[in-house]
Amino acid sequence: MAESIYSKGTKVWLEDKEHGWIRGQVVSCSSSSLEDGLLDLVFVDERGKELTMSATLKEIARNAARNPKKHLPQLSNDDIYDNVDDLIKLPHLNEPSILHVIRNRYESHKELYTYSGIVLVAINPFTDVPIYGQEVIQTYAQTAEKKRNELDLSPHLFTIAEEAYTAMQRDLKDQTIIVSGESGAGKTESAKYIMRYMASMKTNVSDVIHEEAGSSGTSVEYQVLATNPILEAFGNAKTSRNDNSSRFGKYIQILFDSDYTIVGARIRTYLLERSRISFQQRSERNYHIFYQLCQGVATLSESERARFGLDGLRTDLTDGNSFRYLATSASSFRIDNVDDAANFTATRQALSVVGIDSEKQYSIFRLLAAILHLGNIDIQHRRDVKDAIIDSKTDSALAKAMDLLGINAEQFARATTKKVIDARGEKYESARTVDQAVGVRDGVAKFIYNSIFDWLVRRINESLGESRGTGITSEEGSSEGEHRPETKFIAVLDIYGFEHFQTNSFEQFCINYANEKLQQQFVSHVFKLEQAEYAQEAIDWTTIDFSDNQPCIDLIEGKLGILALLDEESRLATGTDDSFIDKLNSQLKSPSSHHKAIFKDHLHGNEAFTIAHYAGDVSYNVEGFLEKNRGTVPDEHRDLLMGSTNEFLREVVEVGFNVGIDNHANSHPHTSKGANAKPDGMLSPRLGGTAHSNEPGKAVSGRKPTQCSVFKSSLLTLTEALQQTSVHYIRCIKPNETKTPWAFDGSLVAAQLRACGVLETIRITSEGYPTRWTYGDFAERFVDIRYSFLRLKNRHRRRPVLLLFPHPHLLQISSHHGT
Ligand code: AOV
Ligand code: MG
Repeated sequence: MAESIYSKGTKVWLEDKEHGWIRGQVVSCSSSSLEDGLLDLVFVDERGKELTMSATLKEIARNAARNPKKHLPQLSNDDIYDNVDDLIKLPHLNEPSILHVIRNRYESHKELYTYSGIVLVAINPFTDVPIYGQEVIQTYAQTAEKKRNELDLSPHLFTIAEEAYTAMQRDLKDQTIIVSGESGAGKTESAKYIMRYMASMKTNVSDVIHEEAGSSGTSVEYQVLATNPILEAFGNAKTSRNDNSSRFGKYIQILFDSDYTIVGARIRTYLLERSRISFQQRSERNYHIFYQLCQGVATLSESERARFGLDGLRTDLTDGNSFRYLATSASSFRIDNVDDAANFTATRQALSVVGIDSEKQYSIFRLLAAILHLGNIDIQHRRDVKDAIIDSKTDSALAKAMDLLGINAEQFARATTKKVIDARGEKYESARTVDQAVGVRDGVAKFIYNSIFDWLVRRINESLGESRGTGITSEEGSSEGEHRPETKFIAVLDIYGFEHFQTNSFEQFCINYANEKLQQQFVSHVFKLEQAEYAQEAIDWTTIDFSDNQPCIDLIEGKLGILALLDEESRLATGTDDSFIDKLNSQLKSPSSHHKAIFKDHLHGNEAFTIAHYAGDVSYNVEGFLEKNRGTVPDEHRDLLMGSTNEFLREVVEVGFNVGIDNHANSHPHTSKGANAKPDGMLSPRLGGTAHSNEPGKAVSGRKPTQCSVFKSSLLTLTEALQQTSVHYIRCIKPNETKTPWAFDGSLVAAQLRACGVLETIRITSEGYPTRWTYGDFAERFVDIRYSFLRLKNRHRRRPVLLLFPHPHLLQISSHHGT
């Protein structure tokens, strides 16, 4: 007979409209006279409000087992647990209890971090907190071998960083710290603090960076840190959710030599948002670098401005009116507390630190200026007809842009307004409409910008990684072998967070797809592997339910999923956004489709589709999907760019034309295992690739890779790379929508904790075995009888595993299943 979890005095959580949850207790609990096993319960909350309920013992038991038919008050922990640093320590693990601890630590103790088993939960303070300085770094550094709780240090990003550093040395294995969370939750800031920690463990970097910047003998630590302001200037922008929103994904590997000293870094980036170059929503901005450039040169003389390609303008550079590409966001030309001119100086210093000299920098800035001038080219329609014209004789923006790009203005104008049609070998020209011509002009601007970004990443990799002779060799699966690699890495993954705007487009679709992939990685790491291992080791274990997002991944990247349909339509000359959504609806919404639960019909006409993501439903407007996915420039423009007299532009666009193709070819599973491949899924361009010709921009197959196919394969490569490393998780949480310091919106936080599976993670880790060793590794570490254990290991086909209970006195050696 089940017993009630409630008795007089039991502490519980009671729901309250205003406060979310309030502590209360049971004041009476009596058997109903009418029905056997039915209890009448009276609760009262801390404010004196009473609640009466009746429930059967069975209902109470189901509620306690988190499988409720009827929602009854959940048990509250005693207040001595209100400030625990690891949620695992809570006797009652339920949503209100967890939320209470996190809220209490944040609001009352100004503690941002709380462990949740293997995950570090981080709440954004939205204000500066003095917990990242050099002294703090020193306190957390060198805690190797001492357990975090023995040292009584508060949970911190630095603990995770130190754990990764220790594990790299102890296990001789590469490490990844995955930072996740929704937009504005604090991923990028956290990633930077972790990098700073790595760079300053042995030397004090932060205090002298400004003096050192620009000097030729800059240490590698400075160089690694300098990548942050560069990539943020070129890849971050103000959005409605975050003033410094990352518009690309970043996987940075910090490379260590055999002394575990930093020797370099390698960066891989994912799909930069291109559409922002020519258009921004209200209250959003273009990429920071444009404002830095304009503000930075505003006070210079005409001749000095000429070096940046920004001379001869009659307008004021300090507002948004000089350039069309910046004018859409004129109302938010400035961001509070951001000094673009000062940041321009910082960006230039950082560029110098990574070895891009001032001459090269001027070349880069002139291309950025050319992009701004491109946007100002006037495209009108011919009298009476819709055909587009550009007046190549009088358009000063065209002249300026083409002068900077080293391209003939007349040829560019012609190629932009006319399309060359090749009909069975016979070529003729047909006019573009104004909209089409504007699309081409903007497409060229986006392409050049994206190429500059890719060029920068490649350039940084050259100076921080490859040229240092870091001698990365493949080591996976040979941890016992003789060939221990000289270099190991700790990587930090910081991608764009889950996004849900008023209007969502191709970019949000890609961003949220990436987040689904990461969520899947997390789910499979924590849950699937854990449970599979218990099953394999024949350990008595009740399977815990968890939300698996595989169906959503299948919907997106499956054989007949959204990406496949998008690519199919994008490759058809006749494909349009309308035909794409028709296809989606007919293929995915049909009654027989197994996707229908996650692919949802849209109420407002035939222009959007809705996906039920792990973090919530998002509707995507299909307008522009096909064009954004094609993401190319017309052949004539490719020829003009490649034939430019501007040598630097040619170098840059060659990278741009090849990147997609490299990624595409390289991320093919079999090529990434080839002899030329690096073990980490980050291949040098043109190594191991098979699908590109010598001519940039043209794949051998004749197909230009689409944006989403490149993205899909780079995510696949990333997933493979992550699997070769030991992973550590940081879950950033956004505590309120208004970026207010120390404000905590309980339901907003609860939704994020729920979506990312924190609740389930704690339960599984606390009920399970948090530590596992092979007998061999265990012996190597604790006993000097290594060789007999190694022999033991060899006798078994599978490695026997030793599992350790959380409580040392319960140490248990599992019997090896089937031997
Ligand atoms: P995100 O990377 O998660 O969003 P950020 O790291 O850019 O978010 O954080 C957003 C803002 O929150 C920062 O600009 C800071 O003002 C503030 N912030 C975050 N973490 C801290 C911290 N530890 N201390 C003080 N302030 C902080 V996105 O890139 O949009 O998904 O794509
Ligand atoms: Mg970010």
